[in-house]
Order: sequence, then C-alpha cells, then structure tokens
Amino acid sequence: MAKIVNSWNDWDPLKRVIVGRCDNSMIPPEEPATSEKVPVDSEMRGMWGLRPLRTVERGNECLENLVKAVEERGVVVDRPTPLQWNQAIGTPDFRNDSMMTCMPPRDILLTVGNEIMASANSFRCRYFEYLAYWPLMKQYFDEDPEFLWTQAPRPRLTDASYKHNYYDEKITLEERLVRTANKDFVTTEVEPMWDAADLMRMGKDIFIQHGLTTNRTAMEWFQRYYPEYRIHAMNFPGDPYPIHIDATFVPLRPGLIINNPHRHPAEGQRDIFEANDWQIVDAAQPAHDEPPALCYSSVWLSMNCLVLDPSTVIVEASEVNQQEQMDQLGMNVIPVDLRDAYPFGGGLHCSTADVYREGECLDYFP
Ligand code: ABU
Repeated sequence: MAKIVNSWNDWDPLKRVIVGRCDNSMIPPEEPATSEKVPVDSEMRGMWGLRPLRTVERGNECLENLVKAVEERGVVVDRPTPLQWNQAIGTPDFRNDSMMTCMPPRDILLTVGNEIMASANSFRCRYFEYLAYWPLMKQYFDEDPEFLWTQAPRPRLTDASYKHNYYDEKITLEERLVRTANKDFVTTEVEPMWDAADLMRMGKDIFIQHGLTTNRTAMEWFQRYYPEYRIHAMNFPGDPYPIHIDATFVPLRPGLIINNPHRHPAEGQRDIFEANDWQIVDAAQPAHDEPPALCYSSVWLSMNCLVLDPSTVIVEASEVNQQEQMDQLGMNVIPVDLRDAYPFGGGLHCSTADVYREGECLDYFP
C-alpha cells in the first residue's frame, strides 16, 4: 500500500492535489456570520439562490484549465463529489435554507503531514460541505495505512456563536478597520470555529489568521491538539473584511513571503520571520480594479497562487503584474485562466487542497 497523504507546507514539490467543482453552487441565504463579509457596495448583498448555470459551466471550465496545467506537470488530481447544495439543512441547533458549494476545498480541508482534517466553519451553510470530500477520504483511508482521517470538533453554531447586531449597514470602512484593529469580530468564543484557509502551515509552525471566520478558541484548540507544533495568531489590521490568510500573507519558498500591501501583520507579528532572515515583500498590484461579477472575494485573489515547487508557481493568467513580480523573484511562472472561478470562492490556492507534497516536517524558525 502506498503513502498517499503527506504535506507540511505550501511550497514543497506538489504530487497530488484536490481541485474543487462548481456544480450545483448556491449563493447562500443570509445568516448570522455572512453579512459581515459582504462589502456594503457589493452586488451580492441580499442575493441568494442557485448560481446561474452559465457561470457554473464557465467556472468548471476554469477549474479544468487548472487540472490540465497540473496534470501536465505530473500531479495527480482528485475531485470532490458535489451534493445537491440547494437542499435545506438542519441540526438540533439551527436550520438553514440551503448549503453553498464544494468550492473552495482549501476552506474545508487542512492537511498536516499524514492527516487531513475537516474544518469547523462558522457559516451554517457550510456545515455539511465536508461530505463532498468523504468519498476521497475513504479512498485515501483504504489505500494509505498511515492516513489519519479526522474531523475537528463540530461547532454547534447556535445563536450564542455570534455577536448579534454586530453588523449594521451604516458601518463605515473606518469603523470596520477599528474593529479589525481591536480584534472585534462577529464570532464569539463559545467554541472553536475555523476555516482551513485561515491556516498557513510552515513545518513545525502553524500561523493562523484571527478574523471573521476563525476565532481565538480555535487557536487554543490547535495548540492542545498539536502540542509538538508552535501555533501563532496573526492579525492584519489593514483588512476591513479579514478572512483567509491566502490573499494576504503567502509563502513562495522557505525565506520568502509576499504580503498584501494593505494588510501588513500586526505589531510584533513579523518578528519571528525577520529574526530568521525571511524576506517579506509587498505583493504586486492586482491587474483588476474590481472582482468579477457575483464574487465575494477581493481583487487580491491576484496573489492567491499555487506553488508547485520552490521555483515554480501558477498565477492567474490575467494577473500580469503578479506574474512579472514572481518572475523577478526568481520563480518560473505558469499562467492559468481561472478568473471566472473566483465567484465560487477564490483563486488558485483556494480552489485546491494539498494531498501530497514531497518533503518532511522541518523547523524553519529554530
Ligand atoms: N478566500 C480568500 C479571500 C480573501 C480576499 O477576499 O481578499
């Protein structure tokens, strides 16, 4: 039996990866934690229902572009099994009128070494999204005797998990930034809640963004679950909608990180990198002024790249500034047309989840 699951960071040579699917995707109905993440001027505000079929087909075409690009470089690609996401769901603690999608996998699956853990998301509409990946988890479990198939503690997501009246349509950008600076987010601390895309794995160290989707209790849970790792909280005070670290602070190889120029780490949080001679460079400006239609994410998906190995990176095809910068940083750049998949939850890194990267658990911050 072969070793199928192994990944300790986002830059070791990629050999096997999960790529999401857009099928049956929904714009979910409003619920306690979602309004906070939709910019006030977004066309998405107040919308919900099935995503238009032509956008689903186009999103899937983009994901196929990514599949082709990585397969041509010898990477094995696995795909989730979409559910009928328009079904209403319920638990003893809540009801929701629909689910969302199986994009992006990066929010749901966290790979640490030989373990893949399904997350504890704060959106009710994402509560059952992990089911799309369960056929793959079973396959890895059957084929890899060392694979650890894990589900994080399921949050209850009762009303106690959220600050009610946290969001007010009249809130200004400045007020949002004050909240970010004060680490005042919509989730409470009654239970661990986290999106896997808020975690950045770097061998013995795991950096976790504290924001609208991941709370401090999650960090405490991780530190107890992984006592042999160092868990670090990260805050980015310049971000009025702080979710997911992978359009903010993105490692390309040991010693090099690109950082969103509007979202620098909070006081003291660069120290560990600087003390170990890591270079943190501001990412290039996005090529677009606006995200594509029906997209929740920011234009900074420009830096949401997929590193194939320490000298090769996939960058979205229209993001010419980011491509140029990567080239100047010594990376071989592979452009892939993926922009029309952004509305389904993210860019190249978001659209994937690591299964196997060659390499071992190293201490980059001794
Ligand atoms: N899923 C990453 C989104 C981050 C951003 O909108 O900037």
